[in-house]
Amino acid sequence: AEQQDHVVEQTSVVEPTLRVIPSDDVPPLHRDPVDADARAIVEPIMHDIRERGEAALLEHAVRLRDIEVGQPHIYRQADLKKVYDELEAADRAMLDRTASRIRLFAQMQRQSVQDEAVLKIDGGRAGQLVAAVEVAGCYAPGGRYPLPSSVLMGAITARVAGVKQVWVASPRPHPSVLAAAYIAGADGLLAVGGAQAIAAFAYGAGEVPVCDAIVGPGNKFVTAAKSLVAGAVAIDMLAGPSECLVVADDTADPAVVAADLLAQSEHDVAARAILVTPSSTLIEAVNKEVQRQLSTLPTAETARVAVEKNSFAVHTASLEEAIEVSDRLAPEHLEVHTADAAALVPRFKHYGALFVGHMAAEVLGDYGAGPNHTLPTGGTARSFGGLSVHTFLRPRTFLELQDRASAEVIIQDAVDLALIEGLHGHSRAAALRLPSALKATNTK
Ligand code: HSO
Ligand code: ZN
Repeated sequence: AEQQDHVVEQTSVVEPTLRVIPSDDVPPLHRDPVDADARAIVEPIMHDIRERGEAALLEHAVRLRDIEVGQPHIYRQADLKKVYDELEAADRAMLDRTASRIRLFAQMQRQSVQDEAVLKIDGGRAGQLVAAVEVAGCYAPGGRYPLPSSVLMGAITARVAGVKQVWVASPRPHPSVLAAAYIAGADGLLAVGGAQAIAAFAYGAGEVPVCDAIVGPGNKFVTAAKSLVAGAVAIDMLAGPSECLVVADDTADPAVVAADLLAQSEHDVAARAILVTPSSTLIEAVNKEVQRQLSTLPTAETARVAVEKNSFAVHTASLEEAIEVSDRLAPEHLEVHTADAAALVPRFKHYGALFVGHMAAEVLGDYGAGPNHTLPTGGTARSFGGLSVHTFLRPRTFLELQDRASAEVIIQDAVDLALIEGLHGHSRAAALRLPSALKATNTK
């Protein structure tokens, strides 16, 4: 009887659905990417680590339960290899394959970048030489779920970009996280999370080198910490909770759409799932599926809150309007489940990553079909792209002039523009390069 009661209780839970809102009532995704309270909390921690280095890092890491006293907080390549070797052969092979696919995509990106570009100008040449930063820190969250996939996304991309030293940070690392760091070719892993890890990357701490770029997703403390060092170092983005928007028509499979929306919902209670469609029957069918699938989803406790609190469906007048709504939101992930999804691709303007057609599940992007899964959230896809080799690359420019006579106009213009700006020292420095100035020196 007890058993039966239990069953009755479980099935009587009314699962939430996506609330339906009119297309002109769609709330913006934008949430301030940096939480002011989180920033106030992390600021003194970061300051302390900047001042006192590794001793402070360890104190904060112990206090915040990243590590226990005496536990190792650094894994070097040999330690990582040991964990990799001890992993189940099938898991190892799967991680290796995933890493290869992520690497191939990053290599394609790297090859699309022109390392050297030169422009002939009057009297010489000007150009651009692209180079990777030398040291990168890649963060992977350790909160609700261990994310070896995020380790691969960060560290492999850094390596392919040409970064010389690559470190990973992740609190309480699962063996798969350590193995992923090994596969990605990381030089070391710091088993510390939160703002403590970002401070160690930004300022250096013990063996952890001062990083030139800090990337990877994290919670609000990590994001606040990244915002405090952004500018001093390169960062990828200030990421918030995950979101997935599906644009669909009647050809969509409601079970597939619901599954994809729930997949992102299980990440975080603050995650968002959004369905935008001209088909009201699809909205109804997807909502039935959301309820049915939630009732057996082991992570429903989280997904349920995300569905209820932050998610919605928009019933549009047309597919055209669905595209407009999607562009207004500029979602992190955009799935297109329509009759001719590929033809619609050029019509979308704003998204972090696009998944074209019924087969292209967002989770296949999460797990390394190729493109990176660290992506702009909260509508910031209007301004940024996701993590890529570009995050680690710097265009360095040069100017080379040999022929004074040919460069005369460039030089004279600088002389004159400097005077307009009132910068007499600039004007003189330019004037000394004029052919007339040379003649003057020669005839002295
Ligand atoms: N969807 C997440 C990435 C992820 N999913 C990692 C599973 N593991 C943010 O794009
Ligand atoms: Zn995911």
